[in-house]
Amino acid sequence: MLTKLERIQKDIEALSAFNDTKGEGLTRFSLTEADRGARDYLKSEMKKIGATVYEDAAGNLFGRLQGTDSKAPMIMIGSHFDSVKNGGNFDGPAGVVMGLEILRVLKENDIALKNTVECVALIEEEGGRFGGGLYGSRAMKGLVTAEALEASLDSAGISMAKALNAFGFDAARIGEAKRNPETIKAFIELHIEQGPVLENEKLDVGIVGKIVGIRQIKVRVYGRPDHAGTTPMPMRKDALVSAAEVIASVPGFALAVGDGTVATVGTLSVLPGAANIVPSEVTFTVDIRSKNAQSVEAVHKAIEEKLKALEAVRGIAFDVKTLLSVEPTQLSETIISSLKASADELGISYKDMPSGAGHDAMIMASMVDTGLIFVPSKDGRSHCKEEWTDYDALQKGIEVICHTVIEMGR
Ligand code: HGY
Ligand code: MN
Ligand code: MN
Repeated sequence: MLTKLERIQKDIEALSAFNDTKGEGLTRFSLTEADRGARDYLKSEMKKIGATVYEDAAGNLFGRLQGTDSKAPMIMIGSHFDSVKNGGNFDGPAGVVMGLEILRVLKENDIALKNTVECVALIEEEGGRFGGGLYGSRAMKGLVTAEALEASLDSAGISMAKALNAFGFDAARIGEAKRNPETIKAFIELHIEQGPVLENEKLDVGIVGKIVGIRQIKVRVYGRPDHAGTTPMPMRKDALVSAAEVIASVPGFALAVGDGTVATVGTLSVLPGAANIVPSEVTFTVDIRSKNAQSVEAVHKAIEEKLKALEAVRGIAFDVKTLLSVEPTQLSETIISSLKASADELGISYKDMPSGAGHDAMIMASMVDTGLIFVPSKDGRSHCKEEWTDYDALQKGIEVICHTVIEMGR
């Protein structure tokens, strides 16, 4: 093995310390002090390797090892380093550490590749702070506008534009983060599986073919605030009762389309939020995923139909905003076969797998040849403090990508 287990472990443990909910899982939202701590750690490690370190206008962080042929397109490797609220230490950082460790291996073994290799640490993949997500990769595709940055607010009402500027970036220049796909030969991500398959089947890595399509919508139901004691039931325009009826229908809509479609209501807020006031405004999100785009569309449509029906009989109003919408994505067969060849060469077991989770790879795949491998998650758990991947299992995944990068860049 060219990679070093102790360095991989040290990176994960060091990054895990930059956390705003110590003892309650990992919370590292983008453009916060926890982000800055992790960012500075990554910069110092990249500099130790002798990589050129830079950040793009979107706040993504890169460490570059120049290839021998400056005209050859680069190989980009990495993942995101923000987290969900009270999440785990491996979701995202496992892939960033893969990039860091491969730069170290190239440097210390004097492996001079034709292609430049860039390790990337992407921000706001989860959308935990500003909603939506896949932000760093979407900015590289040129999909993020200054207006969108102004409109994306965190729970304190701070816009992503303001947060970027406060961090030393310039939100108005977000367009400069757009990459020319011709300059990138491949994007390869490593991620924890976040499910039980690899552990149950005692396999080392998953080689991802298709990533589900994802749509995240924010639904607001508007009623009328009234006194909880003096307002007769037939007179009420209770936003929460109507929202609850829609929310209770969501699982049925997903099951009705079948083919593994899933839908989740993960957030809910009630205004004014007092025990003795009939709720006037309720906001909730629905995260819809399927390997078939038309199934995602069908669930979204069913939710809107239900809202319209309630509007007609209950006198409530509503609006629906799409926070994120990405089609199901097929990853590159070329990269998939290279990853398989590397795993075979290294005697590392693998299987073809779909991804039920979204990843930056799904955005990058619409620009360049993209690959994604999974490493096992203990008990299949993720997005919780129990999230865990054995370091030797992570190392095997890194070895597969390291071998592929070296073969690709020779
Ligand atoms: O939601 C997801 O699938 C990913 O964790 N952002
Ligand atoms: Mn995640
Ligand atoms: Mn992730």
